[in-house]
Amino acid sequence: MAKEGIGAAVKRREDGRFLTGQGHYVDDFNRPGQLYAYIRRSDRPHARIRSIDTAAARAAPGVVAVYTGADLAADGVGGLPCGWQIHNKDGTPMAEPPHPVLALGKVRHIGDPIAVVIAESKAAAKDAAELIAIDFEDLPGVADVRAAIAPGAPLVHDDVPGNVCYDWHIGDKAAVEAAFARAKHVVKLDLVNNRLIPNAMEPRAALAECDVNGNYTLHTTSQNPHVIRLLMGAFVLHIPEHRLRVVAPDVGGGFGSKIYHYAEEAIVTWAAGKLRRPVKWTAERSESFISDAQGRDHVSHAELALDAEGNFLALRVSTLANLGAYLSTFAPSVPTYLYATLLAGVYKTPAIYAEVKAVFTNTVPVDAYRGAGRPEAAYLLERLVDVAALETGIDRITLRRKNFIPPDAFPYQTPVALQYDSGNYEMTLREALKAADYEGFEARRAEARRRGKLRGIGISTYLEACGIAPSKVVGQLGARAGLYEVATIRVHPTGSVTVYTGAHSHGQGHETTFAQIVADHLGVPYEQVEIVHGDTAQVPFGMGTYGSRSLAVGGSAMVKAMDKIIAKGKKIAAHLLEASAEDIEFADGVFRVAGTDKAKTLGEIALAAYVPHNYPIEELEPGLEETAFYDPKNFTFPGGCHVCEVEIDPETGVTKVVNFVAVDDVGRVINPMIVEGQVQGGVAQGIGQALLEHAVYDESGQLLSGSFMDYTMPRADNLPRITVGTEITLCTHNPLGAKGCGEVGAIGSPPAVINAIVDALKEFGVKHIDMPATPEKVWSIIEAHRPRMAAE
Ligand code: MCN
Repeated sequence: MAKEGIGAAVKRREDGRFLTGQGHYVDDFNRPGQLYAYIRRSDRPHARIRSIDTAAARAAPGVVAVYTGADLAADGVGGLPCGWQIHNKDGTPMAEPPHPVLALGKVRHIGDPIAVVIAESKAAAKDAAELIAIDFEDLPGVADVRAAIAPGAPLVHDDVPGNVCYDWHIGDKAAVEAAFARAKHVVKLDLVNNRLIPNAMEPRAALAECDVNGNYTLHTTSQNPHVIRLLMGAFVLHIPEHRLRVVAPDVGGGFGSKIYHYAEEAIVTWAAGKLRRPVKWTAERSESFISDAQGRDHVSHAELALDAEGNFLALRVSTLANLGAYLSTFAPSVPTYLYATLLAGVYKTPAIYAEVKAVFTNTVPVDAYRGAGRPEAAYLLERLVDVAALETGIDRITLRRKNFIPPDAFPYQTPVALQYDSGNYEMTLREALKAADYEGFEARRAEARRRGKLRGIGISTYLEACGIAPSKVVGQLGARAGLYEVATIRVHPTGSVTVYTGAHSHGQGHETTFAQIVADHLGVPYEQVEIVHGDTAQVPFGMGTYGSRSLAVGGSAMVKAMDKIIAKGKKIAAHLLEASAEDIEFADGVFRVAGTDKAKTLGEIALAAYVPHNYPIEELEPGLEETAFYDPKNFTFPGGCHVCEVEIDPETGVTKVVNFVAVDDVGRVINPMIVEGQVQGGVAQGIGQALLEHAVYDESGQLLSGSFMDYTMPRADNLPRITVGTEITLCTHNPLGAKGCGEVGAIGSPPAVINAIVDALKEFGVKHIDMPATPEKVWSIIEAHRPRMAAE
């Protein structure tokens, strides 16, 4: 292994600038003559807008312009597009109501943007926004999915009956029914996957400018600048690609929430064109709570059929997914192809049927948030398996082992569309149990009991699918985009390398790990490799970063481009060394005539390519730069086992996570330190979801947890030491053998935490507790049973 190549725990090179305050985030960019946008948003969940009077705001000091939805519509600005179309059970397309950039006629959720004030300072814009007089006619609202589909519920969109966006299903219903009919045990569970509010460290921001020739530049906090250019340029503002540059510079976290094309990007870009002055918008934190797409929010009923020995016969799931008030960019894919297709998990359940109703409500739109659909699937399945263990009396580890897809069954076709290429679930389970000292747990439980504490242990053996692909298949499933990735490798005349990647790093350390891959593959020193991302003017194209795709898809595109470099280099070397190209071998940065000491370094080849004095100019163009588009053959399928140990104080209901072990199979590991950090971050988010975080709306859609005062983010003292281990089965279809790691922590951990809490409370006959397991909820359960506890 090279010192800084694949497998080395290299420290993140980007941290130097981040830790010394030298990062360049969107809000750090300022342009001469820059104006500031402030958005007047709805403070009510559902209302008709009778009139908007902007006169006083226009006259306020420092105000340059005030625009409403009518101004944008009059100028031909389109609505925000949705990038994925789902079809109903009957084959008809989903309901796709318009999503105006600024509200037209109605507001449908707290935070719905209504008007924008553009002024010389942010304070002036904000003050003036308060002067906009809006005459609202309040309408009844609905926030809960169950209430939204009830007869007579208020309609979020007048032309979407019953608020149902789509009613979709997957699997073999008849086979499932037949299996249930012959089952020995049927286990049932109702569960809620709580809505989360993403809170990246950096709130969203956008800065747009338009030059005298009508060329636009938008700096935006995005995970996928090329996609924003495509969506905004083509569908919203009708600016051709060559006149629109989108830059996503340093971005302080996204966790999914910065994938989407948001109204504010279009507003500032359009306004910059109108006013011919740069316009900047930066979200305030409380604004992020009501304008960033939120996550999860499922209500599900699940049933598992088992035979007398505990073999899973069939799984039946019915889910209501809350989409919020409008379709966010990729929202329709989350409760369908990123969720129901994952319901086989790591188990060889022969028959599965899932139906999903996606529902509009008067809440902030919901879209992918770290894990996106897969945490919901893993949570449902891993809770259900624990309940099955409880109800059949079969030990939960034994039950899992009995039903695992065995290591020799790959490639494994699930009954819900996916074909897993590799995995070894027994291996990750075994290593996790060992690292968590599962054997010694009962002694620790007894010891805790002596201290008056309730201790529990929970496991989850989860599966994840990432690097969603190939384009042809996702197109058939409704994606309105391809899901390949692009890389350009430029070898400079002296042999140093610049990589232009379509992936976008906003905390994942690509500048480090991608340089490691190049150092390894081309045999150049790590320091001589530079990674460029996040700028449509520099990177040819790209689909961006989400769904833990950047290494498996983006890294593979880099390998493909490097292979082209090597192929060309061999031809140049053959010419220089007077040999046949077939006889040239490449290893460790050196082209060599096989079996001889005749050799040229990559640097020498590069120099010859740029200074082609002695060069096969008739057959080869000069220069050493290659671009590759890599469209994967399949998803990658990481999986693993998370073990959580908790201790509950029965006096307060406070749950303390005292130990957490994650053993994940993410295929070949490029940088173990970065993988460890990625898993730890994901587990922190999963523990947050399981114990603390919850977006609470009142029944009409008023957000009650609209700030950090009421929305509890996990803090360091809520988290234990998180031990991370990796076991490897290689991905069989990408050249790196790598699977994604960016979301596994958030997928595997919530069920492990809740399973541990239920285990701690098992003496009370508790079967399930919904997330977040707040002290109040846990205390109430204990309190209800306190007389029994006292009597014992
Ligand atoms: N890696 C590795 N070996 C592997 C797998 C990955 O060394 N076998 C490295 C990669 O090279 C990369 C990092 O781990 O540096 C994550 O890679 P990958 O799993 O491909 O995920 P992405 O880079 O595509 O990142 C997306 C993923 C997602 S979907 C969310 S959400 C998320 C996450 O990453 N958001 C994050 N991690 C985050 N981390 C930070 N700090 N901030 C976010 O917003």
